Amino acid sequence: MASKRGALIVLEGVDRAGKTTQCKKLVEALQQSGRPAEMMRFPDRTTTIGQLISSYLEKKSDLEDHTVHLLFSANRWELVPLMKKKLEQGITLVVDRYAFSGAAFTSAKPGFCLDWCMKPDVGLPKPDLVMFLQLNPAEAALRGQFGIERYETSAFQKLVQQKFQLLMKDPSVNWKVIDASQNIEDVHDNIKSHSLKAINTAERTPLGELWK
Ligand code: ADP
Ligand code: 2DT
Repeated sequence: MASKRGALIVLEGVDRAGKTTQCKKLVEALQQSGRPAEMMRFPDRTTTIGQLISSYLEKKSDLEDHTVHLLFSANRWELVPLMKKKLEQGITLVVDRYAFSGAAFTSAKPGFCLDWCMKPDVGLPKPDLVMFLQLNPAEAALRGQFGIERYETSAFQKLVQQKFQLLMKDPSVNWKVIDASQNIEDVHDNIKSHSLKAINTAERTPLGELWK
């Protein structure tokens, strides 16, 4: 009998919602309960494409808006063979940001429509679960000031949040909205219970293709 595949689990949300904190905690909890799990993040700044993106985000270089959008997408596609291999090996992948951030951030820029922004990511491995960590801007502000990277302003983040709301209307994606204003442990418990269900379902269903 073929071994059971791992689940592809994505965390999305506004800046400081707790994505990175929760991805790490989820991976630890899964591993401790004997389920193989690994964390990934996008952009993955370690690849050649990722380094171009990182330099752009750090404002050390400028890139034309369509170009950087396609680089973010290419950065996901270049990791697809590795992702598929790990999922087939039964490893659950917990991913900090994915194509949804790609579409939400670029479509928040003037002159971009959501539809165009989604296109380059059509056909990526489809997450079995996407959890959106919901936090209002006032509460996010209590968690610290914005950094100095590109996109880190409250006006832009507000537009991004609106684009996420549009993306969440898509019933072809298994979205769950998580109240990220709770304490770290309560958010974790919520995320863990959704994840365990997704892992069980993924064992019985083939990996899908995103937005297809
Ligand atoms: P993100 O990856 O979404 O930007 P982080 O996980 O880096 O968010 O968290 C941003 C900051 O908020 C960190 O200092 C983290 O310790 C803190 N934080 C995360 N989750 C919570 C929470 N539920 N309550 C209070 N502070 C939190
Ligand atoms: P962090 O590394 O702090 O998460 O910031 N972004 C991300 C895009 O514009 N497009 C994408 O496809 C992705 C994955 C969100 C990364 C920044 O890059 C933005 C914040």
